[in-house]
Amino acid sequence: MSFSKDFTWGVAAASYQIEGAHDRDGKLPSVWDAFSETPGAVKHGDHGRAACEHVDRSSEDVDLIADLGVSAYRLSISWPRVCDELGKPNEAGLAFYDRLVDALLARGVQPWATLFHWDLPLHLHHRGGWLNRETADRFAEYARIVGERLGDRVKHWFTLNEPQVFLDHGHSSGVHAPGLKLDNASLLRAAHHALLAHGKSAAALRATSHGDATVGWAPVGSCAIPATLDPADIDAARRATFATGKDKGWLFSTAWFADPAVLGRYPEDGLSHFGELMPKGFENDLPIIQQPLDFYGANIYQSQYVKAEPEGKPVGAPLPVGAAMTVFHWPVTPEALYWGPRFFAERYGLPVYITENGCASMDWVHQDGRVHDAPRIDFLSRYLCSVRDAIHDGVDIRGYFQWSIMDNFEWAEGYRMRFGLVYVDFTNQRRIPKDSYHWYARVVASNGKSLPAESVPLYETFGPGAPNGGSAHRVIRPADAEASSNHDASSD
Ligand code: GCO
Repeated sequence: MSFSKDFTWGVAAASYQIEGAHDRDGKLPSVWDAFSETPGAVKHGDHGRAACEHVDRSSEDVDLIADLGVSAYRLSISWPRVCDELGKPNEAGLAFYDRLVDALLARGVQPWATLFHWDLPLHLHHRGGWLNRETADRFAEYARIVGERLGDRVKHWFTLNEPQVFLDHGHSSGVHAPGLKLDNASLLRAAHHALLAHGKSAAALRATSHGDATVGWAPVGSCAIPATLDPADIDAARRATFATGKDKGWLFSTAWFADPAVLGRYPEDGLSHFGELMPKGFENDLPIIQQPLDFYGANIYQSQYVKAEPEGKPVGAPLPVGAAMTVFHWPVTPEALYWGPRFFAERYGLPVYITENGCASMDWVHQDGRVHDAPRIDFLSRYLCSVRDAIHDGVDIRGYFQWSIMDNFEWAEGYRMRFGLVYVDFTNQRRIPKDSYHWYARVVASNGKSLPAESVPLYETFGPGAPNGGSAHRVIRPADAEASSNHDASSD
């Protein structure tokens, strides 16, 4: 079994990272407009005022997307572009998305729209932002407006993008907007309100979209990779994937967000650390947070290798010396796209979409006028082989969105981290499709058949796919991988 005929091949981008036109036609400032104007907040003082000028160049960009041959484009809607301070519709902002959606559909590309990719209206931040429960209600009103306006044509929705990151980076370490460093009680409140916003907006989208809307979300796909194919290591990786720790970084927990949203309960281990700090009466919100979802989205770029200590406890397996890294210093861990979707599908019982995957590489225009980004091609090829292997082994993965169609504003890193299939010259906004663009077009056109028949493991003696570290991961079947199937969140 490989990619099915109706596998969704897509690319992704997000409003603040590409749109520009930051104060045009009634667009209000977001927390990212304010943060990126703060001296020292973003590398080189970069900001998203112009970004990729996508608002002005959307027809050229739609052509680039459509010419790739993909059937889906994951875009995000800018909340402060489409709603005024009273939460009423801003006609000019909505008209931009009307045009964009129509242009995509005219070229045979389905829009997959995300409601929140981090650009919270600044005026709501001044009223408490995610710490204020009312933000969830405002978010539901915004979802209703967008669903009513676009729901006749947009059939695929994501509520939140990566709550883990905007809460951790934006509210704990302070390296992202709005730059807060809150204590755990406040973080738990903000996270709970974000989950409430997810639930309320999912319900609003279903109520307003016409007919057959599919609704999901795009959390960080935090997961662990078993260091070997020993069943004890596989079980340790599963437990690590769904653990909620109590040390810094706990907000990257998968289960803390996904268990309430999909299973209707917070995980026991997290509650044992934080139960007393939770907002009063949080249990009463769980039926609102748990909405029926059509799929489980996961943004996956990298992961950790984990093995079992003698008594089964998961422990990190250090990367080999000189391990492969992207320019962001993120390790290249293709097996994450095998094990992450497999663990998520097991626990949450939903079809999985890879809603983001890609890499920053050292791209510039070569003397022949082209951008030769061989590392990106190898990266994507390896990760896509893992998707194929997971599907082969019975994991229900329905689609893949490469991040990103074009180079863009990479948050606190500014424009120096290039993730695009299309190079953007930010001095003149010229777009140049990179080698990886043409490579991905071939993958899409062949429905994955142009990928290598076997992915050669990165290391000879490290990782579950290493020739000397065990057999290739795809020979393991869910049925025979291990006797025990630990679906609960117990871990430490
Ligand atoms: C995120 C966002 C994207 C990033 C991408 C690369 O995951 O941080 O969803 O906006 O640009 O992931 O870091």
